[in-house]
Amino acid sequence: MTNELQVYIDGEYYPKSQAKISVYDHGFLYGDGVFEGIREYNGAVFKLKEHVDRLYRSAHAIMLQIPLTKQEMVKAVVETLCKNKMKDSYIRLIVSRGLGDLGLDPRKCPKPTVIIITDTINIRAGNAKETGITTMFSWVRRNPVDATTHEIKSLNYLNSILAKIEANANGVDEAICLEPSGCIAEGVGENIFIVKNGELLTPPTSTGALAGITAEVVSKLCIELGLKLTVANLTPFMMFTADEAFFTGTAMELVPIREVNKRTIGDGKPGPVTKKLMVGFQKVIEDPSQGTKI
Ligand code: PXG
Repeated sequence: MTNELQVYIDGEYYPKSQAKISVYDHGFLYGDGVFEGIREYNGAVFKLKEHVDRLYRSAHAIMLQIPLTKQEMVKAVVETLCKNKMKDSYIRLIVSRGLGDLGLDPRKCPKPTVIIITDTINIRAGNAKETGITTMFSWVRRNPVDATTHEIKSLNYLNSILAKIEANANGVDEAICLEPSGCIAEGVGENIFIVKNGELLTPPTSTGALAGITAEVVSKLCIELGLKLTVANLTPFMMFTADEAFFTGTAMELVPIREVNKRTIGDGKPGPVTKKLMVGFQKVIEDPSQGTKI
C-alpha cells in the first residue's frame, strides 16, 4: 500500500484503493455532475486555466454551484500533483451533485462532491501517431443541442460509450459521431479536423460537439503556420473524400485518421498538413509557458 497515489475528495486525501464515494451520490445514481480531463507535461499543467474555466461553465449550465473558487480549485490541483510527486500525468476533475436520496431532484443534494485524480491515461494504440488510426461513423447520433449536449462536459457519456462499443465491435480504433441531421460532430472524446486542398475544416459546436481546448490550440497553430481553417458543417462524403483527417483531444493529443468506414483517407498515411501541425503541437506542449508550473 506504500507509494499509492493519493486522491483528493472534498479537501481530504485518500489512497487510490480507499478513494470511494457513496452509492447515494447523484453523480453515480444519475450521472449528475461535470468533469474535466487535463494533462501535465514535465511538471507544468497544460492550459489549466482554460480547463478550470470550462469546468465552471459546464457547472453553470447544469446549475451546480462548485463549493470552491476557481483559484481554490487551481490550488487543490497543484497540491494534489505535489502530493503525488507527479511530473507527467492525466488529471481528472470531477464535481458531482453530491450525496442525496433516491429521488433525482438535485435539491436533495446539499453539497457537491469534488474529486481530483492525478494518474496516467493511455487511449492510443502504441504507434497511432505514426500510422494513423481507423474510424467509423457510428449509428448512435450525438444528442441534440437541446438535450444532454456534449457542449457540457457532463457525467453523461453513454452517448459516446455506445459509439465506442460500436467501434470495438467492428474492430475499428475509434468512432465518429454524427449529429441528428447527419453532419459530423466529433469523435467519442475528440474533436475532428479534415484537410482538403491544403485547407482545414472543422465542425461547429452547434453540432453538439465540445469546444475542445486542444482544438483551440490547433486553430491558433493554423494561424501561426499560415494555414486556412474554416468552421463548417462536414458531411460524411466530405470525410470520405478528404485528403487528410485527424482527431484532437487532451487524452488523444493530435492523431491522424487513416480510414473511415473502410474508405482510405488520402493515401492512408499521415499527410503533410497533419504532420506539420503535429510538430507544432509537440512544441506547444513542451513550452513551459503554456502551462501552470507546480
Ligand atoms: N469532445 C468530447 C466529447 C470530449 O469529451 C474532447 C472533445 C476534446 O476536448 P479537449 O478539451 O480535451 O481537447 C473531449 C475531451 C477521458 C477523456 O476519458 C475525456 C476527453 C477526451 C478523452 C478522454 O477522461 N474529453
